[in-house]
Amino acid sequence: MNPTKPAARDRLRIAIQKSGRLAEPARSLLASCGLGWRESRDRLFCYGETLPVDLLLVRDDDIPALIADGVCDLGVVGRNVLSEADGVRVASGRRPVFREWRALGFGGCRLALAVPEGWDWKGPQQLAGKRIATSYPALLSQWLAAQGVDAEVVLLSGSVEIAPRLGQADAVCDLVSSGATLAANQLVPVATLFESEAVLAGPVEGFDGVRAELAELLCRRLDGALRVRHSKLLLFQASRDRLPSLLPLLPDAEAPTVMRIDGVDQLALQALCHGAVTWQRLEDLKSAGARGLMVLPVEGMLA
Ligand code: PRT
Ligand code: ZN
Repeated sequence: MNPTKPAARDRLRIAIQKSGRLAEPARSLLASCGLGWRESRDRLFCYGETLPVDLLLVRDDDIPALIADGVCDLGVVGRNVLSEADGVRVASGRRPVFREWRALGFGGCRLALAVPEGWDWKGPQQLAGKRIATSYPALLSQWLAAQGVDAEVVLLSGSVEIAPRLGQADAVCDLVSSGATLAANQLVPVATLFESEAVLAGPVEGFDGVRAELAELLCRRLDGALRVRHSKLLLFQASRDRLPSLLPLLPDAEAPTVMRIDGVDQLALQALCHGAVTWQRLEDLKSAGARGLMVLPVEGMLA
């Protein structure tokens, strides 16, 4: 099927991971955009009830092909999976078809090159002639080419970290978040090839008609939800003369709203804080003259 001409549909279909690291955060982010669904018995499809936006629950590795084939319009997937899929296409002479529509701020990790602890790492040239195990052959090959290093890429679909101990490879190239898995396998990360997080992926070219409107609506709501994801609304009162000591304690707040309380020299303040609003911070504000401090969660924002 031609990815630029998806079958005519008046509903938007988004592929997300069925189970795994990105499954729950993807669903909760989409739910925070006002989407609600009825799930099919086999738990493979969620029919959008609040908006004509359906979910297809799949393995993350299948998401790029589902978008490329026009089966799904958009997908929530790791940038690593998306870029690898595009890398494979480009390496075989096809044009890239995916675009990262939004970075979603969860599922953060990096694709790293790691070598056994005993190696005296001096740089990428040391990899010449070595075997490197990975599930990301396109991204690794691109990086090796950029370094001008000729090494053998050993493709493994899982358990990449144990490859050196099994004698299958000399080094590995795999995703790392805490680094605990590498350490447990006596491997040391020596280079970062790629920084990743979950993204909303879609075709390079957009959609027509109803789906274009739905995609635009979704992106607008995502922007609103992402913008305030870690934000809190802080409400308090203070006398006017305390303002110069209080405002410096709100460096992460968008222009705080200051309202005068009629008849008295008191102010009511409202600040949308994008940083952490900790107890310590509340205590500091109280010491600087704030009273009646209240912290409220923020679910969305339309500028
Ligand atoms: O079944 P399905 O194919 O859908 O799931 P999956 O097992 O392929 O994927 P899953 O759920 O493990 O990962 C989905 C996505 O989460 C990845 O494509 C990344 O975008 C992202 N992500 C974030 C990670 C990690 N962090 C991560 N740490 N994916 C995998 N790992 C693995 C890594 O491969 C290694 O084995 O965790 C181990 C390293 O973790 P640390 O914390 O020990 O460094
Ligand atoms: Zn997978």
